[in-house]
Amino acid sequence: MRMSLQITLTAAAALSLAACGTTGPAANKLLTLDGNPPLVIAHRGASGYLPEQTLESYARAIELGADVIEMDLVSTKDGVLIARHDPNLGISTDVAKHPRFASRKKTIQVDGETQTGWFSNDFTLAEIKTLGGISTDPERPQEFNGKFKVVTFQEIIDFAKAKSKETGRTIAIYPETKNPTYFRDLGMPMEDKVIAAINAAGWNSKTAPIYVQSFEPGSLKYMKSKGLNTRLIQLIDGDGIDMKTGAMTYAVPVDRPYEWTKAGDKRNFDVMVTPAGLAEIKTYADGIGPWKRYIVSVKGTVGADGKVVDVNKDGKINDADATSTAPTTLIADAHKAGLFVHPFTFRNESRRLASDYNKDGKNEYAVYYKLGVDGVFTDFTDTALAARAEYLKSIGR
Ligand SMILES: [Ca+2]
Ligand SMILES: [Ca+2]
Repeated sequence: MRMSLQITLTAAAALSLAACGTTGPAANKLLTLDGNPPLVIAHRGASGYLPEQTLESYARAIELGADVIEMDLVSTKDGVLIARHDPNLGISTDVAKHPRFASRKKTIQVDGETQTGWFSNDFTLAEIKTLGGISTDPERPQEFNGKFKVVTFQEIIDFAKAKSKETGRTIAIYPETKNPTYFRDLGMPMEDKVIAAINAAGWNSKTAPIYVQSFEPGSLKYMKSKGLNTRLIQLIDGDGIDMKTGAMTYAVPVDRPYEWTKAGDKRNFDVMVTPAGLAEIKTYADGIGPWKRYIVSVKGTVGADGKVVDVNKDGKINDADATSTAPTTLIADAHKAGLFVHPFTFRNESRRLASDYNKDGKNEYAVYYKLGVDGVFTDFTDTALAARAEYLKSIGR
């Protein structure tokens, strides 16, 4: 293949060159902001294996050894915070199979995107408790679909505390206010309820086992102004990668925080990763949760016809046809600003791994761990932990 002729410095190559330098860090020194090993954050639980954001998914993640369990919060009609990635219940539950809810199907705008489905704000908690979670990825196990219930934020807090006691480990939680402007516009803002639940849990401090995240700065700033003292994380999204250049692309609804769109602010998320953007984030947050492509991107090979080459000849163009590009300075820049860095989302599927990782997700984590990330959001806790163990061993820790 032409790959050997490519002169693009891959992330792995750049690191090994850096390691040869005489001015490099001490061999066993971690480059994380606090000098501790990076956190393994179970994104939506063990979502690579079980229907996401169910107690069963969180239990599996904890069993696999996760440091932190992650959840998205949306509101029910009766104002209860539940763990779902989207207000649209059609995406992650079996609501479509419940004839009694058929009439609630509708088409609406969510953050500027037209969606058809069943929306959490039209259902009471009691109704939602009759639904079952389903896998959101057709390539992942489907045999558990409909078997596990949707859980509330409070049930997750109680579960994390019980599991911490049972295992003797501290299981932290990582809730996200999801579509906060959407819910505020419906007259059901969620922030005060998040704060109340955290206060009731006795977790309203920087050292408590909790991290609160959002893509919308306004949501974080509001909670901070109302006395939320936990660690706060500004999430930074992007839509995709232009495989010809490795540049990030932006499209609705992940081009910018929706509150910006609503206010006519045309900037994209990328302004947040500049030194000025990071300094602004530091005024209200403790860390950033960027899409991992802000740290290491991918790039395809352009053929003589001007198109991206289907390198593995499977008829699809995806990350498996790409190679990693040289890392950006985002981690160092964020650390300099005093912000920790938790990139998302790490996954095992080979179509989601650049070709230089040789179909082994561990190789991708290794690159980010060596660069000094403070944590990783992963759908596969076990792979992230195996890679972390190998990394720590390799630096003599
Ligand atoms: Ca999330
Ligand atoms: Ca391909």
